[in-house]
Amino acid sequence: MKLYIVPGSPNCRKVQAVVHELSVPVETILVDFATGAHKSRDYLAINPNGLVPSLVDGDLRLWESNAIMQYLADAHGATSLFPREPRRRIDVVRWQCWELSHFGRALGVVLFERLFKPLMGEQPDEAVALRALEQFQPYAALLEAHLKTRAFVAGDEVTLADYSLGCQLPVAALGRVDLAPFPNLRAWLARLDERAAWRAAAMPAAMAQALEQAAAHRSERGGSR
Ligand SMILES: N[C@@H](CCC(=O)N[C@@H](CS)C(=O)NCC(=O)O)C(=O)O
Repeated sequence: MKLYIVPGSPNCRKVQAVVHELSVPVETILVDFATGAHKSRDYLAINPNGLVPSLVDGDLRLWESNAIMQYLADAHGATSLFPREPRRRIDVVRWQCWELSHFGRALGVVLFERLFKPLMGEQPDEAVALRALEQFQPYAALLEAHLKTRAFVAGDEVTLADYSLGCQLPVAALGRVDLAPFPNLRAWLARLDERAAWRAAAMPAAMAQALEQAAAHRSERGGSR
């Protein structure tokens, strides 16, 4: 089984967390964005979107991070990460859908503009970031209220939903997304951080440092870029 990733990518982190949880024997292949490897003919034959992550298992070529997580969990009989009982299972699926369509989508735009574009030497668009940040607030408030009465998103145990919803939040502060008004959300993130599988999938230290330095540089200049 081959897993194609870019280190530091949030969508890859959620899949890697599942790989670590289940000790899946995958060969991890790093896709080099700098050389455009994700747009090469060979890679597009695996993932026609030219995005990471992708999984190849025999003749299966699977893309979309949440689908890969579900496949890995099912293939390894991980019934607590991805329960089989229909109502518990659909709760996990519901939150993963919500992550892609709403919560993670809005947050992803903010972080792309403010963190990843500058890292790639591209000019960020702060108006786009601000609009997305405004959209993110009610989603964060919804998750905050939901987490008031449970340890993890779909109950008392960690599931795929937690890794999907949590994957971008560790760098939120660097993108000037203030999580201070959301204490339940921060406590939940701290609970995720207690899990070795989640920590093992974290952004490489060198990349985190580069993002921190870029953020510090921006605040020294007093600008938003
Ligand atoms: N919905 C896709 C999104 C994948 C995605 O956007 N991946 C980013 C990295 S986190 C990527 O490959 N970006 C490269 C590009 O936009 O060219 C998934 O969940 O797998």
